[in-house]
Amino acid sequence: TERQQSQYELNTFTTWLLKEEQKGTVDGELAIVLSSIALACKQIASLVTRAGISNLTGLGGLSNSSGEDQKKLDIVSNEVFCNALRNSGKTGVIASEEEDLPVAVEETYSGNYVVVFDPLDGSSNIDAGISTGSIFGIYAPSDECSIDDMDDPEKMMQNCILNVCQPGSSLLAAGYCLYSSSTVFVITVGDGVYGFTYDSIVGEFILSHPDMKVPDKGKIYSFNEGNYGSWAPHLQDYINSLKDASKWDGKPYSSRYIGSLVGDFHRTLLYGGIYGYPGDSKNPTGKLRLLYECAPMSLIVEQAGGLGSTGEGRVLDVCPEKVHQRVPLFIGSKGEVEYLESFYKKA
Ligand code: AHM
Ligand code: MG
Repeated sequence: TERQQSQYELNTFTTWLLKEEQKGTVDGELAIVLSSIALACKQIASLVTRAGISNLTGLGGLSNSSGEDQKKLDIVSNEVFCNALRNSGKTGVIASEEEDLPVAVEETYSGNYVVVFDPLDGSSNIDAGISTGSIFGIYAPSDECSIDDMDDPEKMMQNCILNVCQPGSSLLAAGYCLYSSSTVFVITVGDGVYGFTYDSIVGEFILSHPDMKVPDKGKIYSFNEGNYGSWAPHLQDYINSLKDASKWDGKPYSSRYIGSLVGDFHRTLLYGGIYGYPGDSKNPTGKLRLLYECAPMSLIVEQAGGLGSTGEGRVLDVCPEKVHQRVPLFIGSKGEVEYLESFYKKA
C-alpha cells in the first residue's frame, strides 16, 4: 500500500528525479545533466526578473548564426547554460541557438550526453517584461565527437555536427522553462510530462503539474497572423474557417499570440488549442528551428497526448541536415492539429 503523503512533504524536482531513477527511466548521469539544466534555468529566471535594474536590457552588439541581433540576455543566458552543462561533467557536445556550430565540451568525465538548447527563446519580449523561456533536448551519449580529435579540427567538427543532427524521435529527454508570472519547468523523460513551479523561498522547483495532458480539442489558435498575406491559400482557408462562427455553433475560435514559443506553447498545453508557425512565400520553412525548438516541444506534446506536425507529417520524424535548420510547426491538441492537417491533404 502507498504511504500517505504528509502535508509537510515537498515534492521537488530533485525528489522527482530520484524517483525516476528508481523507476529506471533516467540513470544517475542523465539525472545530473537534468539538475544542471534546472540550475541554469533558476539563474536565468533571476536574471530575466532583474534585467531592468541590472543593465541587462537591450542589444548585445552581436548577431547569431541565423543573422538575428542578439540581446544582452541572449548572450548571458547562453553562457549560463554552457557553464552549467560544462560543470555537470556529463555532456560531450552542446549545440545552442546562439552558437554557429556545436561545441565539444572539454570538461567531460563520463556520460557524454548530447544537449541542444535555446537558452532564451522569445527574447524580443524581454525589454517589455513579457514571457520568455528556455528550451532543451538531450540525446544519447556519444564518443564520436571528442576533444581527443582536437589535432584534426575539421574531422572533429564534422563528427560533432553528425552527433547533433538526430531526429526528435531519438530524444531521451526534453523540456522547457517558462519565465513569466511564475517560473515553470516542464519536462519529459519519455514517461509522461511533469511541470514544476519555482518556489523562490525554498529555492526549488516544486511539482505542481503531475502527468500533464493536453485537451483533445481547444478553441484557441496562436499564429502570427500578420503573415497571412504570404501564406499558402489552404492555410488562409484554414484560418478563415476558425473565424467562421457559423461553423462552430456561433462562436469562433479565440486568437492568442505572445510571440514567445514557450509561453504560447505552455498555454496550449494547459488549455488546448493550436500553435502554428507555418512556412510562407518568403520563408518556406517558417522561422522556428527544428533541433532546439520544434523537436523538444514535439516530444513534450506527444507525451501529453497531443501532436507536433509540419503540416505534412510528424516533426519527430524529421532528421536535421543542418544544426540551425528550420521547419514549419503546428502543435497542440490532437483534434486541432489533425483538423489543420486536413487542409494540407486537400491542397
Ligand atoms: P527567437 O529564438 O529569436 O526568440 O525566435 C523564436 C520566437 C518564438 O518564441 C516565437 O514563437 C516566434 O519567434 C515569434 O516570431 P514572430 O515575431 O515572427 O511572430
Ligand atoms: Mg528561439
